[in-house]
Amino acid sequence: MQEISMDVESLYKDHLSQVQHRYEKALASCGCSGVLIPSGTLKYGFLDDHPYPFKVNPHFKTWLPIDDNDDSFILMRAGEKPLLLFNQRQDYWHKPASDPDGFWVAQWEIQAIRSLSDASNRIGDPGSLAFIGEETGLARDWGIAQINPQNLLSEIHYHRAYKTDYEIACLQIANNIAVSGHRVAEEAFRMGCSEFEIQHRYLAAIAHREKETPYSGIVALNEHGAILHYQYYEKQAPATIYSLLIDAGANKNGYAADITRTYAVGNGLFQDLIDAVNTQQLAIIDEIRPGLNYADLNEKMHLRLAGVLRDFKIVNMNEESMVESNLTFTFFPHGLGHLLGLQTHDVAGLQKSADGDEKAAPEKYPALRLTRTVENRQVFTIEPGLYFIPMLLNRLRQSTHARQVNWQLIEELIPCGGIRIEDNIAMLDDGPVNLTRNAFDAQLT
Ligand SMILES: [Mn+2]
Repeated sequence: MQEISMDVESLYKDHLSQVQHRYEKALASCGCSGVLIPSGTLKYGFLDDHPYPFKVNPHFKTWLPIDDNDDSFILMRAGEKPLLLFNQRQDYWHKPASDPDGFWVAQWEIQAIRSLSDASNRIGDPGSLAFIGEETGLARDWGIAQINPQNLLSEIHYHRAYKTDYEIACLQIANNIAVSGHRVAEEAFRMGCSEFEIQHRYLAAIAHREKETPYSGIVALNEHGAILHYQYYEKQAPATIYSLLIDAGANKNGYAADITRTYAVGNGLFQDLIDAVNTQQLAIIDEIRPGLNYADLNEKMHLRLAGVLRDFKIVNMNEESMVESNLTFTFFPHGLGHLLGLQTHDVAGLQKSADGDEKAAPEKYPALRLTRTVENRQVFTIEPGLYFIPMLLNRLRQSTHARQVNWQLIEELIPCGGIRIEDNIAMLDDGPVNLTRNAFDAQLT
């Protein structure tokens, strides 16, 4: 296991100064000398007085590890210590937020606010500020000069791909937490639990409420594994259980782990196929170096999966023609991965430069979320899959390639759904560090 410092407390100060420097530089692009970033406002259901679960503005949690306090604001003026306007609304229906505490507070000027007008009174000259947030009406009312200026956003988003040591530590810890859940989920699967029960054991193991997870976990038994973003949790286990695909993460200081594992009941064809995808996944990770384009890695993964389809005699065609004719798309219709960080699918995966130009996904692989060149300090996922998706298989059956496909074998595999193996990779010192395998390896000992 490659050593990554996990001392978030001592790494935070340097993180904050890098973030501040990044924003100060970017603010020049819109002629502002400061930025106001709201944490976000609670949203309510239609004709209802209950809010949806609060989801913090990702720009807010770039600066500090608070993701559960609405109507707070960060005010950063170039060259000054950043100011946190911290919402401690007086309210006897809810518990007001406790005083900020923890390793990060020493780096901040902190003022409690009781209301939005409290906040507006403390922002100083709005004419020199940029605003990054969803509450654009509020920003207009307060007379803020620039609201979500595109130049500023493009530059900040682009640089967010390069993680500080603090961020890499948070991502490693998020992986460690998620892996403790994945172990419990595998046990629950082996005991014959339902999707619902596996999900709840997973959440208990990682000590997250559902809304604290970075994304809704996918717990897919049997053929549900073939639904890429399967969104239900069946409360009844199926009569016969063949497989589990679990795509579930965890959150550390606002940073996401995004991990998928696939398991089979007993040994046999499907387990062999899982092992083969696992081997190819590790092999492509080994190939990753700075300077490679991620879209090329995606193409190479198709070639590797074509090899698996041929070795298992699922498709009788050579690898190159299988990729050429886009036949592999039937079995692997999503991209190889995406940037990871403050958001599960982190921003700017298609951005070519800080000025916002984009490199689109290849026409053949429209779902690819990452087309950037691999560089040090990026963190991204590598998540090849091999699925038996009836809708796409039906199309293949009607195509000219249908005769090259072993339909009997496919019928046998459809009840197992599909395979996805997803790890989180940090590029460090010109080599890939597998945060997810680090976590699995550490917990074996
Ligand atoms: Mn993912």
